[in-house]
Amino acid sequence: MSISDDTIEKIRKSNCSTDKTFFQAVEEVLDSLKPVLDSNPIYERHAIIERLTTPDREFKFKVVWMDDNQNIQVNTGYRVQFNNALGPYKGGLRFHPSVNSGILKFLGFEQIFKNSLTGLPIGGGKGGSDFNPKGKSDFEVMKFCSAYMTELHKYIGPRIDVPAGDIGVGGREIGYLFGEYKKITSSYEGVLTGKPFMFGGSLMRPEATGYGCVYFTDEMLKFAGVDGFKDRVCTVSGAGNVAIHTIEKLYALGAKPVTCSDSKGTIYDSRGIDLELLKELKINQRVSLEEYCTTNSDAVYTKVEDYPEGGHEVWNIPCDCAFPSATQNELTDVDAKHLIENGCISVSEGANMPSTPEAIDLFKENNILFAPAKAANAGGVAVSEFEMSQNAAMAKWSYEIVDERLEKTMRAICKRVHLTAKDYGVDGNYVDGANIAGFKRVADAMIAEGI
Ligand code: NDP
Ligand code: 2IT
Repeated sequence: MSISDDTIEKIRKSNCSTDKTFFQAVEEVLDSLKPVLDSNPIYERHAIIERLTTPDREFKFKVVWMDDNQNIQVNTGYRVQFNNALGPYKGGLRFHPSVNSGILKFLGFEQIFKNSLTGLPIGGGKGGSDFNPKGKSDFEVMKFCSAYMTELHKYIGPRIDVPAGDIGVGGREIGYLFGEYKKITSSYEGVLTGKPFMFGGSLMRPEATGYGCVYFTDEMLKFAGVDGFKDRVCTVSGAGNVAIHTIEKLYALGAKPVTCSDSKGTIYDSRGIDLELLKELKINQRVSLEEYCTTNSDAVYTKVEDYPEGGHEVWNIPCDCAFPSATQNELTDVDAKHLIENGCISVSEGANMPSTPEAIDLFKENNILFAPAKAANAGGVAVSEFEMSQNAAMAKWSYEIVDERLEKTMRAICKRVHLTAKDYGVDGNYVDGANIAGFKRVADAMIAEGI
């Protein structure tokens, strides 16, 4: 048994059975780290792996709020503070019925390496609740956010832990959370990122994850000697913050994005997704994608129940470049086979861990350019850090400055990941490159800071 197999076994024993996605994330990282751990015994001497796979602390609390019918509702709230070797804990909040401590541990663990890769002073954390914002009135969302912050405010602060958005949490929710924090603490400070622009939000934070993922992919294509996005057919899953802004930037670079999807079904529009319609349906009206066909009758809508067995309809559509941007484990080995058979050249993860390990193996075996989430979707958290900087300085950066810094950051991450893979003899393997480069910065800081 190698160091990492042994460690995985220990982690499995000391965690609960709902932590499947957490083990999946840990296993992938440890697999990449084998050569680093074998050739640098200092990491074992400092118990870096055991320390990195155990959160500094985890909060779990009751959230009680009243709905519009005067019924009292009870949800569970969480915040996982995973590692602050490089800076304050930083990472999003997810509001979705599937949220549990295992999912947040996986997301918090990934966030450590992602934040490290940005080169910015931010540690890793994640939080959220099993609250479902879908179908709730604005007033109910506000009531929930206030109740959630009543407890969360005890654990966060601009130099302690700075939450942001994730699935189910956007500008509206961050606004309500910020308002409650301010009321409780009487302090107007950058304790959350992704705030609306009018009270401290950074320009381009909403666009940052999607735009960043496309910048990263553009750089990865260049390294591979492949021409950029002009006229390339792209498939995107999801219809939320990340998917919408990925589609927007793909258009800006001359590509043709032809799909999007939500939890109920997939839209395939061979002429290219109608971005204004998509924004109207998903940002303004918050309705199902099925409505897309009411306006664009040439588009094809496929319901989830009619997807290929074990797969997702989006990945059944022929494309040059794929952008899974909805949720974890949404792209299976069945999907990977479809993509490969249809001549796809690159897969870039806008969502966190959207590809299953089996799908990633198939991409590797078939030389598909594969950009893993912790590198490809780091643009969101990078601009969050820019927002922290602006708040600390009471400053406002222009759209052009933020965009320029985001693009530079994403291209620099891509280069670093690419060169790290090369250094370790796995040229073109962005999974290993990202895990090793992300690990080294945080591990070396942990050693330098002592126990
Ligand atoms: P949103 O809530 O804005 O959108 C999520 C989208 O994914 C929606 O279209 C939703 O469908 C769909 N979706 C969510 N869960 C499922 C599911 N279980 N099955 C099928 N579809 C699902 O979230 P974001 O766009 O912000 O996040 C998408 C992904 O990107 C997540 O993995 C997140 O962790 C990751 N990410 C987000 C960042 C950010 O800055 N927001 C930064 C980095 C990563 P429906 O509309 O029906 O709910
Ligand atoms: O997964 C992620 O990187 C996010 N949801 C964004 C985190 C942040 O703090 O902006």
